[in-house]
Amino acid sequence: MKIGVVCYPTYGGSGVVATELGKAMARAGHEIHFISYAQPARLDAFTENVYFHEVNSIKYPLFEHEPYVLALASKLVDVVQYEKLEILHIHYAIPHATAAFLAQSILREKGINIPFVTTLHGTDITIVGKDATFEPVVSFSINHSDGVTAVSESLKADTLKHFHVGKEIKVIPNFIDFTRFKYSPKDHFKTAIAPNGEKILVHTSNFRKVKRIDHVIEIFAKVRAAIPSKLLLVGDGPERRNAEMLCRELNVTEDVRFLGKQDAIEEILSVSDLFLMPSETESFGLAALEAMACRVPVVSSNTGGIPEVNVEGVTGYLRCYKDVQGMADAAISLLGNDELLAQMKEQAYQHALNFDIQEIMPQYIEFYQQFLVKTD
Ligand code: GMT
Repeated sequence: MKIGVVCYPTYGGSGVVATELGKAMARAGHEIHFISYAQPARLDAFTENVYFHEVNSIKYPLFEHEPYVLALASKLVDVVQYEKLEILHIHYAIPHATAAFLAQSILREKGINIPFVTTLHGTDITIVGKDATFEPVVSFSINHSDGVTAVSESLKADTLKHFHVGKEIKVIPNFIDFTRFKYSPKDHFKTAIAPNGEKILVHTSNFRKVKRIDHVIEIFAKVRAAIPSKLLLVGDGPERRNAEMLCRELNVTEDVRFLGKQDAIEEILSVSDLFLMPSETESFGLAALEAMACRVPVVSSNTGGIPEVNVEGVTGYLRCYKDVQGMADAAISLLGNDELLAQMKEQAYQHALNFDIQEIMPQYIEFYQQFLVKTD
């Protein structure tokens, strides 16, 4: 199948899912064309059957805001036509699904029928999309997608609650590529971070407000007061500066390492003992699943789709959003009990196996089939 994939190229979850899914489909023999304004971060090595088409916008003094939707729609028309694509997979509703609808309408006038499937990822629904600024366009774009998927039952419910959607939404969860996410602890790395055998807590995100990095640091400060430990913060984003200030305020700077954006995230996770995800909202929590795949249990909030990933008492612990003390207590009781920690590390890994890309990728391929244009 020739598939066009539209996504954000950044380290965010939707871009990661789009890229890993596309690469897996390419390995299975499909021809994948990524279309975005920059090369996706996880498209870091040559992969057979994978192509990248960059969307170039134009800068003109009249445009205070560059019309990216129009540039993307034009690019889609071009790529669909000349690469003879059979279907478009659109990741993140805003503005990608709208651009796809426009491209589809233009192509129809040229006698080309191209179906598009939209995957809803989270903030396109829970934060940005439901804002009155975008709601009518998001509802329209979802309803005019040929097929719609959501990454969790919780996100599906949120979509139906906040939008005027008459479309069937299929839930296909996020996944792990276990050929990449292999537990590979590097002793020298662990020793460099925790020279005295301290426990290692980790958090990875795009440091947006919704991730509550402040709560990550507050939880860590409480854990550190009870158990010798270190905190690794991976990623970057708007809350980075505030996070650094809070570390100073709580006097924990010498035990907190800001590692910035990292590609080999599995190496960092493999030396970690506990992942923290106290998010205000999280449609799925791919970062938590990646941790579990590297045998790291998770202490998290219980919002959105997180309970569909992190199972209370099995893969970690869930507490109410904002319950910093509760999450710290759970972390302390787990990190203070080596036998329980070892058991939960194994259980986290076993549960992550349920989200193997080899099981999830065929669900998308099967989903596409029903929308393909029949040619005799
Ligand atoms: O987490 C982010 O803020 C990035 C965002 C994205 O779309 O790039 O992630 C969302 O999509 C991921 C992949 O489907 C989900 O695993 C994340 O839970 C979701 N983030 C939120 O809902 C906050």
